[in-house]
Amino acid sequence: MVDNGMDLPPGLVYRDCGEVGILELDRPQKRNALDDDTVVALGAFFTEPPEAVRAIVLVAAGEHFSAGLDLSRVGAWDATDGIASSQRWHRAFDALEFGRVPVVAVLKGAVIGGGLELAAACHVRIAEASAYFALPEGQRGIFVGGGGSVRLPRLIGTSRVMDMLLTGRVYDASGAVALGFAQYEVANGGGEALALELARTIAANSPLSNFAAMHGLPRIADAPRASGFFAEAAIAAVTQASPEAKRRVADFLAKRAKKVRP
Ligand code: 1HE
Repeated sequence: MVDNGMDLPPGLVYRDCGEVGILELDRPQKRNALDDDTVVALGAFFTEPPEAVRAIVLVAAGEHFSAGLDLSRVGAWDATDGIASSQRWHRAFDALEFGRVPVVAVLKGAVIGGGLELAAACHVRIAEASAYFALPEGQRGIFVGGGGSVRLPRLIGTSRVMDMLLTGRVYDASGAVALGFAQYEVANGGGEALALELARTIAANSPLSNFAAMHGLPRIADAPRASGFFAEAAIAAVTQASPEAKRRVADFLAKRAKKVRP
């Protein structure tokens, strides 16, 4: 049980590491294919993350991050079930993307279909050398349903997502970093250590600044310019007026804060 009282389904494991928590996809025998119980639990977890936690590292057991939607369920679905499932994924991944805590994902092996959609909802993505990225939906006779058509073009552009969906093109870790699927590339096995380091850095920020980045940036990116500038000014003013900003700026001016170094 998580210390917010939540029970997790068998495919998810939570490890409490103080201000940083580690959430693990734990269904390696099925390559961490995502069933509805796991998706709903992800949404519930990120709706009410443990109170003391200020950043989450999302990892996966086994050699693969996630093989995407659990295809064993699809055979029994009619169109109404398909809509309900897709909307469940939308709610869950929106809870992650627009929740309280930034999420750093460690990607390795297959980052496929719904697995890539989950990764795209996270805030920082680290690709281990083994990671490969694909959207085999076309080959399965389906379409992205976990927010991929909304989030992925914003990461790498519509034409590249079009190519992936139509041709089944697979990108390796270096290609994925060059495109913008991930912001970091590390050797195999090195992802979790870097993720924890980044998560601790994130956790040390002002929560208001993290809120501004998580909730402000993507919405401003979607907004018309004038609305974006307005929202930016409002958010900047609120963060600057906070006692924590006053303290942090005073610390810098009094030479008590770390300087930016290359
Ligand atoms: C699965 C799934 C799955 C594996 N649903 N059971 N995703 C895909 O189309 C990707 C499908 N998976 C694969 O291409 C491969 O499994 C992998 C490249 C990820 C891994 O290959 P490999 O050789 O290591 O494993 P495997 O032998 O293929 O799979 C091991 C087991 O996991 C096997 O079950 P078993 O009972 O025979 O041991 C597989 O059937 C099972 N398995 N992937 C169900 N996805 C919100 S909409 C999103 C739409 C999508 O995500 S479409 C993309 C779906």
